[in-house]
Amino acid sequence: MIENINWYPGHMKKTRELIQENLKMVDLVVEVIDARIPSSSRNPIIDQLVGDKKRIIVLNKSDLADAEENKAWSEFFKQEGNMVLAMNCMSGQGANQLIRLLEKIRDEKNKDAARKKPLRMMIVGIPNVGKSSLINRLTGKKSAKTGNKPGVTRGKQWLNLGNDMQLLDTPGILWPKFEDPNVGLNLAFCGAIKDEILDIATLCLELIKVLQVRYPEMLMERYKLTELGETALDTMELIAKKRGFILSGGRIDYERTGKTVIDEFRSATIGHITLEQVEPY
Ligand SMILES: Nc1nc2c(ncn2[C@@H]2O[C@H](COP(=O)(O)OP(=O)(O)OP(=O)(O)O)[C@@H](O)[C@H]2O)c(=O)[nH]1
Ligand SMILES: [Mg+2]
Repeated sequence: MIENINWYPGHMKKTRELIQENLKMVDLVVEVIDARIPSSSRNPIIDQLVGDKKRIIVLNKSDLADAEENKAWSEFFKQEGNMVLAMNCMSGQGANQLIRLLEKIRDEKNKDAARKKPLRMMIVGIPNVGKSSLINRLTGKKSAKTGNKPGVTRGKQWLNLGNDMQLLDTPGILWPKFEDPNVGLNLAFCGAIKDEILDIATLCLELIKVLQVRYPEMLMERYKLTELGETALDTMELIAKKRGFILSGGRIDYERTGKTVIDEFRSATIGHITLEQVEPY
């Protein structure tokens, strides 16, 4: 077990203050979450800060997640009273729907106004979830810097959407302590936590534990296993052997196996996977 994953560098504390300061200036908050971990990727600090402010939840990276679960989670968040959209910021799927929704909110805001005011919104979420990619989709150009690692955006950035809409990109933030260790693991699996502070072999072992229960067939198919091991470690060793990740003297290369499985999970090469299910009511 990986104990106490923690990553709360100073810039996240600053971002928290930035969100707080700018909240009164915006009409709307767009909370971007990761469709593979819809519960773990909801930051309780953001939830607390945003409070009753109008909010749209974007279930991003929906292309990497289980399509059935995307539907179930969208429904769940709707029932909680949120506006929800499943998106893929790589292909742009869902972007037009989001723009239409934003235009509707903008027009409602200006319904009785003598002078039209722009709709101002803030994009918030955990690191690496696709906030800047979403902004680039909305602006239709590369306005914000993106990258395949957490902590790419630093400082705030106001952008003009042109059609009387303005948005603020913010750096991804986490929170100081994950009460539930599974939340820390889920965030680490999905790349929201800096890989440099993680032990990739142990992380892989934890991921296999989850996949063995949630998606056993996918795991077997991807790694051409006729059966899973008795333990996650056994399965990891079977994968290593299948792939030939063996060091001199016949020792298993856990590091390389770990990196491979984690990478293949993150790119959905193993399959479309959602790690968390909606809790039954
Ligand atoms: N498959 C897939 N990848 C995505 C999607 N959206 C973003 N990405 C990728 O996810 C990575 C992170 O995207 P960013 O837009 O930089 O994420 P961010 O939330 O701004 O990250 P920080 O600024 O570090 O907090 C990049 O490699 C993107 O290409 C999506 O919908 N699907
Ligand atoms: Mg960013």
